[in-house]
Amino acid sequence: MAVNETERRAMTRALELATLGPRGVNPQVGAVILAPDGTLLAEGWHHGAGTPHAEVDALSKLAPEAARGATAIVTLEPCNHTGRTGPCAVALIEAGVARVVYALDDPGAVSGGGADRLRAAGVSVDSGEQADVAQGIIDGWLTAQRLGRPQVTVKWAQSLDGRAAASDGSSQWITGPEARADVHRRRAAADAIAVGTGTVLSDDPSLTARDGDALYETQPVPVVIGSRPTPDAAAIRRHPQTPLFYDTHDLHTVLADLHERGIQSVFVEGGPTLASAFIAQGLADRVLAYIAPVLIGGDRLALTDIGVATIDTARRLTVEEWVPLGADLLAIATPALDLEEGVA
Ligand code: AOF
Ligand code: ZN
Repeated sequence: MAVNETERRAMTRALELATLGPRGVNPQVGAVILAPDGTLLAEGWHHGAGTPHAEVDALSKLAPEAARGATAIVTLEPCNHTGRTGPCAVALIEAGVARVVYALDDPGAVSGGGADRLRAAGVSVDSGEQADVAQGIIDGWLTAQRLGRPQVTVKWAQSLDGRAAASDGSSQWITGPEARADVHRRRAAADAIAVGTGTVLSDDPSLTARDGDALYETQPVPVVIGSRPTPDAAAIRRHPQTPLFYDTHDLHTVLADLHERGIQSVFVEGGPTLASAFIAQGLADRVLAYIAPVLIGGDRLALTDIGVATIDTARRLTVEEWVPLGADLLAIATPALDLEEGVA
C-alpha cells in the first residue's frame, strides 16, 4: 500500500517530534497515531533511555481501544525486543493498530525485525518514508551503533613543516583566527573533547566551544586521558560540563565507557601523544589537520610514533575536503579504507 499525503504530512510532524528528545544512548524517535479517516489521535516521542519509546508514549495518551484500526507513523522501525522497555511492535499489535509507516530500519541485531513481526500479525507496513531526514536526525547515533563506539575525529594544528609547537613547547596561535573559529564550531558539534594529561599540564586548555568571547549553547564533555593528576586549579575544572578523567592508556576502555554514557562523537584535541595513540590503534575515523604557512623546525612534531616503521605501512588517507581558512588550509581526511581494513 502506497504512503498517502496525510501519512506523509504526519511523518513530517513525527520527525519534528523526534528532535524534541535528547541525544544519547537511544535514538531520537517521534510517532504520530492517525485515525482510519486520517485525523490526528495522538503524538509522542522518546524522552531518553529508560523512558517509554515514541510509539508507546503516543499510545499512552489514548483511551484503551482508541487506536483500533489506526495508523502509526514512526520515524524508526518499531522495536522487537525487550530492553529497558517492552517491544513496540507488540504494543502496536495489542493496541489494534492496522497500519504502520516508518522511515528508517532499526539497525540493531536484537531490536530490529519489528516490521516482520507486525506483518506476521497482519499489520500493513510501509518503510522508507522521508528516510533521509530521519537519517540526518540520528546520524550520530547510527554511526556510533555501526562502530560500537563513538565516532572519533583527531584534530591538530601544524606548521607547513609538520610541527605542532616550537622547541620551548609554545604552540598558541600557529593558525589564524578563521581556523580557530572553525575549531570552536566543530567543538560545539562534538559530544566530547579529549586531551591527554600532558596537554592539560602544559597548555591548561579550557576546552570550551566559544564564538568570540561567548560560549556556544552546546558544550562538549571534556575528557582527560592519562595517569598524571589534573591540578585543582586547571581551567578544565571550570568547564560548564563536568569533566571525565580516565586514569588509563587503554583507549578502547575509554571509548566503551563514553559509548555507554551515550556520547556519539569525540573530538581528540591533543597533544601529539594522544593523537598518535588513536591513529596507531586504528581508532581515528577522521583527521582534521589545520596547516599554517609558517615554518618552525625542531622536533615537536604533530604526530609521534604511529607504528609506521616502513613506508609500506604508512597510513594512507583520502582527503574528503580541502578547506581554505584565511591564510591556513584545513585537510579533512579519512583512512583509505582498502588499506585500513584488518587494522585493529
Ligand atoms: C522504538 N521506538 O522510540 C526508540 C527505539 O533498551 P531500550 O528499551 O531503551 O531500547 C533501546 C533500543 O530501542 C535502541 O537501541 C533502538 O534500537 C530502539 N529505539 N525503538 O521502537 C523508539 N527510541
Ligand atoms: Zn520500541
